[in-house]
Amino acid sequence: MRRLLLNMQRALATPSRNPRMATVLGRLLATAFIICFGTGLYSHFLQQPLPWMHFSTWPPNGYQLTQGIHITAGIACFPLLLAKLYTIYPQLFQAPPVRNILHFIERASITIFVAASIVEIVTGLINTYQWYPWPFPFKQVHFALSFVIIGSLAVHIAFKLPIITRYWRKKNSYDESGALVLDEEDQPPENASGRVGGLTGTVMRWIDTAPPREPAVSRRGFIVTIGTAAVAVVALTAGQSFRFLDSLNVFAPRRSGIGPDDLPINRTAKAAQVLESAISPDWRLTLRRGDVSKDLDYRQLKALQQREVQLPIACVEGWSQLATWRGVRLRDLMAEVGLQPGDTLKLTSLEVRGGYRMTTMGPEYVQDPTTLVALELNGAVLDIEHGYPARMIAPGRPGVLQTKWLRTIEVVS
Ligand SMILES: Nc1nc2c(c(=O)[nH]1)N[C@H]1C(S)=C(S)[C@@H](COP(=O)(O)O)O[C@H]1N2
Ligand SMILES: [Mo]
Repeated sequence: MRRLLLNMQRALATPSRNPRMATVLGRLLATAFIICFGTGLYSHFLQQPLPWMHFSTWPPNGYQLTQGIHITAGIACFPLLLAKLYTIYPQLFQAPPVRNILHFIERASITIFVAASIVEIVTGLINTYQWYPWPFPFKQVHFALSFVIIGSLAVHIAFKLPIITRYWRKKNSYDESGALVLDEEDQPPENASGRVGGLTGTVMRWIDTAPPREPAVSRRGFIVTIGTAAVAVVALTAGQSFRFLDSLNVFAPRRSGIGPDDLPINRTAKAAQVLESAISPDWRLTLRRGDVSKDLDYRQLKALQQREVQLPIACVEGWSQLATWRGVRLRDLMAEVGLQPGDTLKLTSLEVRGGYRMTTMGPEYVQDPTTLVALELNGAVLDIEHGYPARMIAPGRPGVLQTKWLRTIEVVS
């Protein structure tokens, strides 16, 4: 068994499988995961803030930026993770498979890390296509797995710290015959002067130091392949979040400028079951603060002072687009029912059911002069798909909170 495992490792040895490569790829991958974790947490708390949290409404495209980075870094993880797995998978065949309790924890944490990351990035990518082919709630699972990933990554890094620090800067060295020269610590235990065990020496065992037989993939070929793949998947999808790359966007699901009023739509009026209620002459926007309430019809809203703002829709599913909106400034409108500076609002849609039928808006957004109850989009009357008769548009918020087909706006008591 032991021979078999060692032979498997030897058979899989190739120039790109070395500790330096594993370290460099690990650095890139860890950076991408940490960026995804940070931007993901930000998105999470924007949607489910803790009571003491206040957010900046500036820059108005702040969320567009963090979400664009989140999705782009997540997509970059595909080639990086595949490359890393390719580099280290001969380590799967360690002999003996488990040496002691620490070694078990080390291998278990990697197993959890790899499994969780694959599920995370695959479901994340599928989510950008607005496709939910699984029985679990995407958002909660994506959130929970991110902690599993960061936790197991921390354990993994702790175990590999000796190797990581040694190969952080150091290049591989090769002897005249082209064979990889390993430090004493990186020798497989059976080569290392009779020493077996010992954490450092056995953490990672790069078995084959023999001159490479004609390798199928050279080290340079490997780096070029991975580099090209990473740049390509990023460049060919990032246009969904970053406008200057839009012309290169071939894979991402949303194209900018496509849709009613030149803007993509997320949930349609039909799906939200508002096809009748949205165009009904009985529609009123109800404003309420405590006992004071006021109903306004479309004509009355139009008669109020109209403002114009440029704000993006930045969807959690990865696309974003800047648009021009016209409508009534929210804080002026709510002043009619006695809005106070610290008031938080609850927005309710005509939509019958759906996760984004109702949202809460903190005072920082309510007080921002660019937050509008929008009646027009890109120079035309708001299309029913975009929330006719009236929808919310505020700076720096995820698209999910830009409530369409508004019905009531009330101060939360
Ligand atoms: N009432 C309601 N408003 C909604 C949604 C919804 O499902 N219901 N979807 C939100 C999401 S996820 C996004 S990204 C934006 C998209 O706005 P658009 O369809 O006008 O582009 O609307 C938001 N407003
Ligand atoms: Mo969205």
